[in-house]
Amino acid sequence: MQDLTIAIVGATGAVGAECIRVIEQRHPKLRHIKLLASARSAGKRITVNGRELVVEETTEKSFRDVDIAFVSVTTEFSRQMCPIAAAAGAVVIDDSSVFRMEPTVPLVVPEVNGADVEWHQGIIAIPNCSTTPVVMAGHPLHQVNPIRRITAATYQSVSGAGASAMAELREQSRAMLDGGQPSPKALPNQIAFNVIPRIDSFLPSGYTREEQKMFDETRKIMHAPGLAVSSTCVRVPVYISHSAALHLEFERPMSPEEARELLGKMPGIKVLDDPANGEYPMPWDVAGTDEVFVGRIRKDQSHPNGLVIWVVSDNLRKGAALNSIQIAEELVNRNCLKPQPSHPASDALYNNSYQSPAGGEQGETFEADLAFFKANREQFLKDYLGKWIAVINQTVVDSDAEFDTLARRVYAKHGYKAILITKVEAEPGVVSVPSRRLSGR
Ligand code: 2RA
Repeated sequence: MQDLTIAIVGATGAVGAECIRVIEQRHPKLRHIKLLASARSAGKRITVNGRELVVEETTEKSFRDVDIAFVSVTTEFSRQMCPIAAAAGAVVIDDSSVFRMEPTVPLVVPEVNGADVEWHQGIIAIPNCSTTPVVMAGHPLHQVNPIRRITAATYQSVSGAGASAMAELREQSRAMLDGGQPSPKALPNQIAFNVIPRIDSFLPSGYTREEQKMFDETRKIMHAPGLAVSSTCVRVPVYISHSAALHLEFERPMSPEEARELLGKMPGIKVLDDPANGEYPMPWDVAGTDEVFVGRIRKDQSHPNGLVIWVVSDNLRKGAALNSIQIAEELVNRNCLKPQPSHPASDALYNNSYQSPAGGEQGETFEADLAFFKANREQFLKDYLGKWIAVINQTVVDSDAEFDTLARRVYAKHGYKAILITKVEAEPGVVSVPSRRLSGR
């Protein structure tokens, strides 16, 4: 890692500043560092690893000779600049929501799905900071007892909305204690002495975009396309660290003791669960730490297969900067810094021109997938009656976005020739459809 040239784009923002701190802690010998920001911040001086660096304005030419670019800027700027940086040869690790659900973009939390970095095409996304603790805590449990449903209520700090929202909490609190009236600017409503049940804009479904992200991203990272996720995301007057109460419903019952043991073994998780002695994670204590803290682990008295847990993590560190740098480490360790050449099939899939060498017949996994489908037919009838599903690598894919994501990845990596696609009907009817079915379902 220390021989690489890295760029931190958005170096003067809240996440950029945390990126610098994480690099100083984990890679103190890294020398070739470019600090990039908007024209407004250009010229500022920041010391990194003992050397004073001048912040430069980000331009299309900024990425020549950059190996890895950590990007945490506005959505619009990410949309514009990430493809330019990737085309210049950098691997981009982006913090925005722009690319997260793109089929060619891995969405990665290294402890959960680190291997997904292997199929990057130049851009890798990190999840939203409220999703990361959910998948970190969900993953080790899901491995031994599949989670069917997650219901989350989040308590998100103002730093998730950037440095201006942090300043707003401070100024509003001061103004109100002095008898003044707060005037919201960075956040949609008063945040001092208040909570706001809204993060990001509302969708026609009634959920906010933040809540929708948790749904989509959790499924993609955990490779669990059928997982049910519902959340209410709330902004609270806390500076740093997002918390969440998670209600998890499993395939079978799981005891709190088993969950505690599994979580205790998960890298990046710290169990702090001794309520009798006042021990449970709180955002103030967690701020500045790397782990996702889990506590209040108990049986859900409203469901025989349910558990309730409380998770807290520093949204600027594991929620953003640390996760990005861990992805870079994963790329180096797996020796896949260079974009992986796409499999000829994967491009053809997208323009409907792929012809399987085997005539669109059975692929390597087809038989296994068919057996899996038959063995689980009862469950499929319950979950998907009347719907089209695909079974790829014994994973069920039931939406176009996920279908394309998974299919494209499996094809690109293994060159599989056919996928089991079927409409789940009361009467069995299974068809193997060659890749032309990929689009336009
Ligand atoms: C927030 N999760 O807390 C968002 C930031 N990505 O506003």
